[in-house]
Parts: sequence; C-alpha cells; structure tokens
Amino acid sequence: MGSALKPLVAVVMGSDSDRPTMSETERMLEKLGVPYVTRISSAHRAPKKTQALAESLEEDGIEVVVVGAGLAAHLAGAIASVTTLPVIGVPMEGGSLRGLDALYSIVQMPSGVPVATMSIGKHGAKNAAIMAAEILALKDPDLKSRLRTFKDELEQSVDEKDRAIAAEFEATAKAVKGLAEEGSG
Ligand code: RP5
Repeated sequence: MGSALKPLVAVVMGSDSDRPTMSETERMLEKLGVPYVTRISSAHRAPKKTQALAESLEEDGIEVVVVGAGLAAHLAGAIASVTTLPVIGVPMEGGSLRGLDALYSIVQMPSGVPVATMSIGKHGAKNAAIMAAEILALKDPDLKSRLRTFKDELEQSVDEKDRAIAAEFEATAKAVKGLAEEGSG
C-alpha cells in the first residue's frame, strides 16, 4: 500500500522483475500525494487472477489503473477489457526486442478497448503516475495545484541547468581569451 489513505490508483505489474521500473510510478505518485496500491498479476501465467483483479478494482474504490508489463505484454489490455476505469500502460524495456514488443502489444489495442500507452521503461513509468494524477486532478483542486508546482519545478530545473552551462562557457571563454592575450603579448 502506497499510503494510509484509501488507494485511488492501482499499479499492476506482470512480474516482480518489473518492479525496478514500476517503482518510478510509485515514487512519483508518492511525490504527488496520490494514494495507491501495488499488485502483481499476469495475463498469460495467471489469467483467472487477472480477471478477478480487474473485476474488483472499481469496488475497491480505484479510479485509475497503471499497468506495467514486458515482452508480449497483454496485461493492460486484459484489464482494460474488463473494467471501464482508465487504464494506462507502461511497456517494460528489455528482452530481445528491448521493449518494442511490449510497446506494440500495449499500444495496438483494437477499437473499443483503449489503453493509454506511455513510452518504454522508466520515463513511461514516471509519466504514467503524472497522467494518473492529471486524471484524478480533474476533480481534486489540491492535487491540481501540486501538479502545477511540479510543472513549475520542472521549468525551473531547465533554467538552473542552462545557467550552470552558461557559467561554464563563460569561464572557458575567459580562459581562452587569457591564453590568446598571453600569446599575442
Ligand atoms: C511479463 O513477462 C512481465 O511483465 C515481465 O516483464 C516479463 C518477464 O517476467 P519474469 O519472467 O521476469 O517473471 O509478463
């Protein structure tokens, strides 16, 4: 359980081997103050468990589902086929195809059963949490303001990096100028 509050997001993954990636989702949900619960199931290895889990989500008060899976990743689609909750899919990086297999499996859903598909790996896992928070923030002004703060911090971090690199360039330019002056003098 991600917090003592009633979870609003279910983070479901196909295996514990997905956890190092999906912990990015968990961490970002924590940062944004979104209560979540994490579960493991498998569309292929445990189809009955997956069906039961998908059926129980709404009853359990879950409002958004984030699903991470790798290889022929059908877990997000299997869950989306059962629930009317929004399902966000995260393709795991790795395997012989480095996550392209999971990306195509998750994104290429037939009409009627959408899965909002993120990018492969940790970037996608982080974005899945932000996307889930953005959905929940439609009816939660406090969460919306935390998301605003997060976006403002993102912008500031780019400025900080730019200032740091500008200072580095200024120092290099000064050193080069000094050398050039020494050479001509
Ligand atoms: C998928 O198979 C899981 O989501 C995982 O990414 C992949 C490999 O699972 P393990 O063999 O590591 O359990 O279903």
